[in-house]
Amino acid sequence: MMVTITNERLSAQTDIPLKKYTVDNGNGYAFSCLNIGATLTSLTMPDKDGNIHNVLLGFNEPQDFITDQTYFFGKAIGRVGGRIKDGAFQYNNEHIQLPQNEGNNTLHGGNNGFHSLWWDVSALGNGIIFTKTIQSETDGFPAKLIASISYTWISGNQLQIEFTGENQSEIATLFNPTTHNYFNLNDDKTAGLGGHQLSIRARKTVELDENQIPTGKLLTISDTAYDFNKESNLLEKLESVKQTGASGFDDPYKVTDSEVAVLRNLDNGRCIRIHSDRNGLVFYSLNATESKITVNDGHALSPHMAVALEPQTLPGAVHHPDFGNIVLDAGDKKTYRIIYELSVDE
Ligand code: G6D
Repeated sequence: MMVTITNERLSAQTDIPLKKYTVDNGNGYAFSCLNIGATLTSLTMPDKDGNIHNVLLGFNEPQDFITDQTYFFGKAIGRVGGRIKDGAFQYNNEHIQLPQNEGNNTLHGGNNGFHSLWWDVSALGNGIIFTKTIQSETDGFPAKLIASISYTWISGNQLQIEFTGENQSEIATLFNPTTHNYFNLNDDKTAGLGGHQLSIRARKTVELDENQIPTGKLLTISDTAYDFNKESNLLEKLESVKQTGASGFDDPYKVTDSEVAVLRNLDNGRCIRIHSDRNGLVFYSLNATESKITVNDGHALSPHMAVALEPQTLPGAVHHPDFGNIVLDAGDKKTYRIIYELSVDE
C-alpha cells in the first residue's frame, strides 16, 4: 500500500487556519479530514464499475463545519457521545456537574466537546493523528484529558479510527468517544438511501424516555421494525418504523459481535463493514433537517439523506453500570478502535 498525504487550507472566517488533509491509499480509496473537530469530511471508494465517489454526507460550506452544533457531520465526538441525564453523575459520593447543552442534559460532550475543538495535527506513515490537551476549563468535564484521534489506512482497504484518552489529573473523568459519520453509498446523495441494505448485530436496544435519555431498561427487538439481525432493505424498515409513530431511527443497539454493522448498496456494490471493540452502536437516520443547509455538491439537506452509525459504550453507562464503564480514573489511559472495512461486491 503506497499511502500519500496532501493538505490544503480552506477558506473560512476563522483565526486558526482551517486545514484539510487527504490520505490516499493508492488503491482507489482515500479519506479527507479537518483540524476542526477532527472531522472526516470525505471517504472515497470505487463502485462495481470503478466509479470513485465520496460515501459520506457533509456540509458543502467549510464554514459550517466550524459552527455546527446540530448535525455533527463527520465529527469526532467526546469526551462522551450521546446524552447524559441532568448533565451530571455521582462519583465516590460526589456530585459532578457537566455542561448542559440540551435542556438539563449533556449531548455529545457539550458545546465545547471534541467536535468543536481545534486539534493539533501530525502525519503518520499511513494516516493522520489529531492530538489535544483538554483542560476542564475548556469543555467543562473534570480532569485534564490528553486525547488523540488517529485515522489510518490499515491492511485491505480498512480505515482504522483510534481514540486514546489519558487522565493526567487526580480526579476521575469520563471517556466514551465516537465518530458521527453519516453514510450514503450512492454517488448522487439526492438518491437518499435507495438501494441500501443494513444489518446490525444486536438483539436488544436501549429504552429511551421522552427526552431520549436511557431508562436503564433493554428492549428485545426480534421481529420488530428495529430488528436488523437479518440484512434488511433500509427504506422498507424506515417506513415500518414510521408506522409505529417514530420519525425514524435514533436508537442505541446493544451489539453482540465485533462486526457491529454492515451497510451495502445493491445497485453499485459498495459495502462498509463496521468493526468496534465496544458494546454499543447508535443508529440515527437523520430524521429532522433544515433545508437551508447545503450538503455534498450543493444539494439541500433533507431527512433520511444518510444514516449515522456511531460505535460507543452504551449510552447511559454512567448511570447504569451494567451498560459498561466509561469512567477514566486518575492516571488511567484507555484506547478504543473503530474500523471501516471497505469493499465492492461485483
Ligand atoms: C439528534 O437525537 C439525535 C442524536 O442522536 C444525533 O446525534 C444528533 O441529532 C445529530 O439530536
